[in-house]
Amino acid sequence: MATTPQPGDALIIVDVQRDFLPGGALGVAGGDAVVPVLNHCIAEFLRRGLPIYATRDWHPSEHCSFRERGGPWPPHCVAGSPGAQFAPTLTLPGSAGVVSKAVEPEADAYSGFEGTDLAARLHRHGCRRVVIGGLATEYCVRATALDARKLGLDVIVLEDAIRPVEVRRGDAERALAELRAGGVRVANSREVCG
Ligand code: VGL
Ligand code: ZN
Repeated sequence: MATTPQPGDALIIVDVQRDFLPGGALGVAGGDAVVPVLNHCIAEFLRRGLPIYATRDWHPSEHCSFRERGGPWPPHCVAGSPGAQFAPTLTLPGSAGVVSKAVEPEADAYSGFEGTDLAARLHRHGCRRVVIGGLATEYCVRATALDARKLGLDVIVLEDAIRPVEVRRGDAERALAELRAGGVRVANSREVCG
């Protein structure tokens, strides 16, 4: 089913940051491949005057999710560091809303809604549906999409604009099944953004 971005839609780009690209501190295989797909969607949303948000993992240097603190991850996306910058080839317009998350040392936050004002900003713009892409599928994309559903939004996740970490094989497939079961539409970007 083809759709085009329309009033009430917002684009949410999740954590497309240098540390999540191949070669980064927590590099996601093929993570760089989401950038051109998202750039096309950005252009379409921009052309239609629709809001665009970009979340970023923005940790303090001693974040509890880091291995030296007993967490599951190597240090990554330390606030203000080069690794925390958005992917250099991501064509984010100046009008895009930046949402920093997981900024507290003692709590992790995979969802772009957790501890942020993203819900309020979407509400203020009259958003009823969000189109989501970014990194990584089974962590921040999954959590952001499920939270958006909890807020009563229609949610489309762009299957060609996400990539998984896959700590265990099958994690991405399980996450997509969970999203679908939760009422999220998983669609190709060409169906949604042309
Ligand atoms: C993420 C692992 C740790 C993500 C963030 O953006 O999916 N994954 N922190
Ligand atoms: Zn993180």
